[in-house]
Formats: sequence, C-alpha cells, structure tokens
Amino acid sequence: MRRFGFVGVLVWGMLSVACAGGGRMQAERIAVDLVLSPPDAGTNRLQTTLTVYAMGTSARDTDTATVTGTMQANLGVFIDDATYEVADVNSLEFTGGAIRLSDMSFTLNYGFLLGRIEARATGIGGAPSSPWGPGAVEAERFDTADHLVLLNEGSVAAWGTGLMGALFEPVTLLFADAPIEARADAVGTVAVRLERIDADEVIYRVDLMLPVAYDELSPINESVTAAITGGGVIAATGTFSLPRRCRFRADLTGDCRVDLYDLMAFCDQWLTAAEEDPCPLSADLAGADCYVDLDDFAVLAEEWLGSDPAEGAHWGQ
Ligand SMILES: [Ca+2]
Ligand SMILES: [Ca+2]
Repeated sequence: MRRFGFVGVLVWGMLSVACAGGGRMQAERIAVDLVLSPPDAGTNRLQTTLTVYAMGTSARDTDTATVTGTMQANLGVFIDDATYEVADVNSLEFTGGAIRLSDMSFTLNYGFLLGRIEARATGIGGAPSSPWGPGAVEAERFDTADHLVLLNEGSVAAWGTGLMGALFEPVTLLFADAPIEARADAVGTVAVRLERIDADEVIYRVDLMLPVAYDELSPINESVTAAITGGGVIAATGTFSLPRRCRFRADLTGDCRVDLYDLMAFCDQWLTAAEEDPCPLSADLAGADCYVDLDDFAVLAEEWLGSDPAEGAHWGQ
C-alpha cells in the first residue's frame, strides 16, 4: 500500500516537473554603489545653455560639462533560485552619492554697442535622490520623473563688459541658495546581469542610464534674468554580490544537486512524522507539519534534477 502510494506520487511528481516553468524566485533588496562611466559621446556630458535677458534683448551661449562621481541606489531584484539569474528588477531608489560637473564658461555677446556678459560655472555638484520613495521598474525601464538629481553645490559668476558692465554689478549665483532640480520627462534604464559565480558568492553587474534635464529661470536683478537649460544622460555601473548558497530545499545529501540520492533519502522518511521541535525530518521540505507527505514531495519534484550552475559547469568540464 505504502509502496503503491509512493509510485503514484512519483508519477504525479514527474508530470509536475514536466509542467513546471522554472525555479522559484527570491526577492532581494540590494544596496548598490554605482560609479559614473567615463564620459563618451552619448553619456555623462551635460550640454548647458545660459541665456541672459537684459536691455530688452537676450544672448546665449552653450557649453558642455563632463559628469563624474558616484550614486548609491537600492534595487528590488528577483533572483531565480535555480540558476542565480536575475528574473526581474522591480524598483529603484536613489539613496545618495556625489556627482560633480566640470567647470563651464559662457560668453554672451550682445553686439558692438552693448558688449558682452561673461559667466563661469564652477564646482557644480549634487546628488541623486528619489524624494517619493522607490520608483517602479518594468522590463528594465523606469520613469525618470520618479527621481531627480539635486545640484546644490557650486556657483555661476557673471560680469559684463562694455555697456553690459555698467548694467549690473558682477553677480554670483550660489547653487546652495537656489538648487537646481535636474529631472527629465523620459525613460531611464537599469539592467542587472549575473556576471560570474565564485566559490562563495555570486556577482552581479548593474548598468544604469538616467536622463536628466533642467530649465531654471533666475532673476539676477530687476532688469536682468538668467535661464539655465540643458541636460544629458548620466550613465553609471556597479556590481554587487550575494552569498552563494545552495538554493535547493530538496538537496538532502548536501551536494547542491537534486537527484536520485536525494530521492532515496526522501523515501527513507516517506510518511514519517516526528513530535520534536525543531523537526528532525530533513525531508519535511514544505515545512510546518513535520510530516513527510505529498506536499513535501511536490518540492522535490519541482527541484528535480536541479543543480548549482557553477557545479554544473564544473561537471561539464
Ligand atoms: Ca543532493
Ligand atoms: Ca511536510
């Protein structure tokens, strides 16, 4: 009777395996340190235009700052138990960092009669944040409106020549007094990939692209107004590691593979129960009842022939 019951369960279990759609997912909240990538043609350059409205006219000039620094973020990551692969990333929250822009200079030419305004932007920096908490990520994409980069360090100093020199005293705008919120109405991306599996840990790589934009109007005095507009794409990468552990509950023999030896160990405990706490039955895989039955076999069936990916690679050599 007992044998017959087990065979029935075995058949049912194998069918379950055939129908199973992959490993269990494990949710992790990961704190990751990201470093901005070296600036290239498309990223980590913020093109900035300074426009100054004065004397009923305006002039503008554009310069580009390279961006360097670090960002800290929390990621909601789902890891596939069986393969260590990233199954999904569902949230992103910036928790800090230090971003620095290279200095910029602007020459605004108002013509022969009016002269020029010269401006220097120096020491501009700030940090990314997620003021409304973690933002959603779907299929590696996120809404940049959920995040911002607050530029609250540095200054813009401006002075005039010619008639413009007489129009206003040299001024210095401090970003500490009037921070710029760099935010874009765009789509950012965050990709998390399994990079490698070491003896004790699994290493993942994070690639982040965060478009930012700014459009700030600053009154300089009664007759002069400055506008700072621009933006670009911040790109950053980082890695994090998770302890490598055997993720198979049904590995009863300790080799991080679920195979015939585990099934034999399971059979030895089939339909046994115990009263002790903690439960001494290693085959009570589904837990809770300290009784080895169909529920526990379902776990073994789900993980049947699963093996640690690193061990699998080893075996294949
Ligand atoms: Ca095993
Ligand atoms: Ca059980």
